[in-house]
Amino acid sequence: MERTFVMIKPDGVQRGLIGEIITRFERRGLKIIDMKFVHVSRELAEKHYAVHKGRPFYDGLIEYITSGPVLAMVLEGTNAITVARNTMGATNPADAAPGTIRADFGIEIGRNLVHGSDGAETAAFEIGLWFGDEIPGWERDVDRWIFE
Ligand code: DAT
Ligand code: MG
Repeated sequence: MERTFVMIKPDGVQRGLIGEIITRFERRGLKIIDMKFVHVSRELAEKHYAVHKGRPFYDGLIEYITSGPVLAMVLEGTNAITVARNTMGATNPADAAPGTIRADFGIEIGRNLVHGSDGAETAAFEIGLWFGDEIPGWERDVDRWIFE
């Protein structure tokens, strides 16, 4: 079963949207494997967003992600990476489809509420970076009603 790294960014936490956002992933059928509240250091932020170093928005992005606590989590499910990103919506909330998290709660790209890994390699890297290796899974009794 596929795993992905998802984070509720500081704006989502500050705006009291943690429950609302987690609910959307949960009711979709994604299983929460691990979760923690993190005061993001500059060092962690720079590792997480290393691929964006040098881009014009990079400094603002680091500033934003270190500006308050985030909720980091590992989610699991069939095609979890794609499903989580589809649940989040397009990077810019202005372009995100209605019904997605970014469209329903956001309006600007620099305050887009959530992060989700964009591929298998990124997911492995980000899960390792934020949670370390070997996170145990768990048996969810309803799995057979969600996964065929
Ligand atoms: P995503 O978060 O959808 O994976 P990304 O990896 O391309 O998007 O970029 C990481 C974050 O950087 C994104 O959530 C918001 C910010 N960002 C990306 N492109 C930007 C831009 N053109 N202007 C301002 N911020 C941007
Ligand atoms: Mg990305």
